[in-house]
Amino acid sequence: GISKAGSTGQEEQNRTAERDPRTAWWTAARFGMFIHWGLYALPAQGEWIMYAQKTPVREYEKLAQRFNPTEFDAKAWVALAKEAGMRYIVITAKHHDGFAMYGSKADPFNIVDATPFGRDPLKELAEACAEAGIVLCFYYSHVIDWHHPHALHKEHNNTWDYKLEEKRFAEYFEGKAKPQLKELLTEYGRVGLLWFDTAGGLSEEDSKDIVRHVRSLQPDCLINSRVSHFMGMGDFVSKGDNEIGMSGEDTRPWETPMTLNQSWGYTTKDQVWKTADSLIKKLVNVIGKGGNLLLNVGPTPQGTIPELSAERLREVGEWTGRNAEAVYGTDGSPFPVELEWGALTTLPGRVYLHVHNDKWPANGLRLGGIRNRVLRAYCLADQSRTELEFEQAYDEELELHTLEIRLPDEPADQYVSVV
Ligand code: JFZ
Repeated sequence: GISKAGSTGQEEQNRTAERDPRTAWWTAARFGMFIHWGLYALPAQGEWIMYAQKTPVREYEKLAQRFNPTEFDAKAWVALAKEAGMRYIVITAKHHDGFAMYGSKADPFNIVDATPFGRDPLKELAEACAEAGIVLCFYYSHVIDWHHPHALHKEHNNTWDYKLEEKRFAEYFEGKAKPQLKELLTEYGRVGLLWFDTAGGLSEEDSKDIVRHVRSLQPDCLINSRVSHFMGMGDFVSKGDNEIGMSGEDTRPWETPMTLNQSWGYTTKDQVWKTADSLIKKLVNVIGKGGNLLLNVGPTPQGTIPELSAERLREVGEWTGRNAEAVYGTDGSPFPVELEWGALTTLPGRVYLHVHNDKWPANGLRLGGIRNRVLRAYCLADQSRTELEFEQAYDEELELHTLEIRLPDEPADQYVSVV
């Protein structure tokens, strides 16, 4: 336990979040599960397969006849998220292929009406999440839709079935996107956030319209920045894939969307998997900069989360379980610099030093710029909380302490040890 550190832009950012109680649950949650699941799981080459192969709509629709994920178990998915230490789930309610993964009355191209499965997995997830205290959220592709004749995006349109010049965007926007969003926001209980994507070409007027639409249906539902290319829209910033932000870039809270391999949707081709070690270091890096990590899984056409992904998440969960107090509800580092040994999070009266085991400083750990006097230091993974020796020097001029902690010879935890 260490007292409060010095102040910079990061605290500003966190105060901003405090002023906006709508985002408070989300920033405190820190870690969420992203799920890319749809018909594209069948061809098993990722969620862009229809566009990549210019599959005609009538052909792509045939996938629905074969989509029967009888092994889907909402409770098992939610339990895995919880075990990993994730506190919310964002699932693709509709991706770019236009297929609704729930029972939509606004469009028959949906899992309940067009597949032999006939169940509504989002309903089942909503119930399982409510039971487990996990916040359910939806991804919705609001501009790209390769199934609808009138969906009009800046770059990625279905031009093999439909003529660009015959597209009337309002027919799609008013006829499918907005009605489906209304269904999602009225029939599934509380929706934590809507994750919009690829807004290229969406006008400022339509961007505002969709935000107003969401607000009128669930005022507390958060909206991510990809809702619009007009700067400043949305409650929080979604960075690029696997991109980690810096503190103070934006006044809004932010997240890193991350893949476990190099793909979002299920694929048998991509077998480049991040290790638990690298995932934990990435998580620590993100939260140390005050961000959220949204970590993706791509379930199979049978309805299961691939075992290798599940294994990784459980391994991460062992770490988040032991180090929960240094993760949830914390603020990022007040120091806008990279720390050579890892990352830093804070709570009032406490500083958590997340030390990478492979950078374990044999000669002890040095940290300058601490405003208050340190009373106690120990390793979080050490159940007996043996106190570590430390020295403290006070700089009268700067009114700051420099701290030097003598670390144990061996790291206290797997991969990253929190002191
Ligand atoms: C989009 C989707 O096209 C993709 O299928 C997936 O759902 C992903 C999460 O989001 O792709 C993007 C969009 C924006 C960036 C990267 C991938 N970006 O800003 O870096």
